[in-house]
Amino acid sequence: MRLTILYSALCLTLALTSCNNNAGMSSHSEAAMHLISTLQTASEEGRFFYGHQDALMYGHNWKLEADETAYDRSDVFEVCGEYAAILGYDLGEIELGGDKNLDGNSFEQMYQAAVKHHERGGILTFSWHPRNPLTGGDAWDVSSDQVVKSILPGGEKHEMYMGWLKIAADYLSRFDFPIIFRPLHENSGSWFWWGAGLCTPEQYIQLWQMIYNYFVIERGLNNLVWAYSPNGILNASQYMLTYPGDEYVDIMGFDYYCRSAEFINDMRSQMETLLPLCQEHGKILAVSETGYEGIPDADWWTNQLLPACEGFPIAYVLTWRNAWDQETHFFGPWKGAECETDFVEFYNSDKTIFTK
Ligand code: BMA
Repeated sequence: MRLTILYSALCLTLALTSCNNNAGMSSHSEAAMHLISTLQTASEEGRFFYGHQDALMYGHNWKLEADETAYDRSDVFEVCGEYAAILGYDLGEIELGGDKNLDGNSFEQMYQAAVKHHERGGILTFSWHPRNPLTGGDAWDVSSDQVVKSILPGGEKHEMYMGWLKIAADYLSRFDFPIIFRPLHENSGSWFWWGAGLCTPEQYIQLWQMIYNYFVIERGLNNLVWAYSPNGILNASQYMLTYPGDEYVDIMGFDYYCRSAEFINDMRSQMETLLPLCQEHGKILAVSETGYEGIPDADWWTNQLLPACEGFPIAYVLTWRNAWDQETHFFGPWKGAECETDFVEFYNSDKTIFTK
């Protein structure tokens, strides 16, 4: 009897703490739970996975051919002989039903490259820069502060937006391995229609939960690991103001770019703020986007990024894309870039994790 009670109590505790949501459905597959613990373990060991946006699709001055199937070319690989461990892609414009995203990547090729990356032992993350559902503009169209309101239940664009979610969920359901999903990012700024100046914190949270409930409960997408990532952290209350809730978030991240010599201090003070929150809420800390556009300092990797991260239990650090068609819009290394040697040193550091 006592044993039965103990056993039931144990089951209840596990059910509550591990992977069930309100509807009693499993919110995380075993593989997703495994990814969460892999990230957690790396961060506890003081090592982080290095990530690069849009890798395998293109790099500085080159672009994948339409009939490409090997997915073995990568700027990072050409510099250090291994791939970025985290591959970042963006769903932007999937909602329009076309075959390419906002930066011209084929959704089919992203899918195939992601599978290849997964087979190599890498990890995938998706962000989403959807178009403005109210005005028809892009994600950066902040001409109206009614957009979030219009897609919440009862809003004039709700049905349309649910259609967008269906298209995204259909695509994500093709992946039979875990994906770090990072919607509604950089919302502490006001440059996307879901940003701070464009909706109330309550509306933001309601939107996040609506996406979560549709993806996880209605569509059963239990391979998603949810990353919350405001841009720049002023203080804990600002970060928590739009926090969707422990049940809806696995990773507490932030985006922050290098623009001045203050980068190291800025990063460290943001992580000082974030770390106790991660500990209190039992979440993983990640630098979900960073970089120094055009990498003007040849030793940025070891002289700024590593010192910025030193001593913090960070699971991953993702640098943004190396545009193939713009001379200085790059955030990762490439063969011939001035930072090449320094990046090899970054790669060789016992703090960074790459994928063969
Ligand atoms: C931005 C820039 C844009 C790009 C967008 C989405 O930061 O890189 O050129 O379209 O991200 O990937």
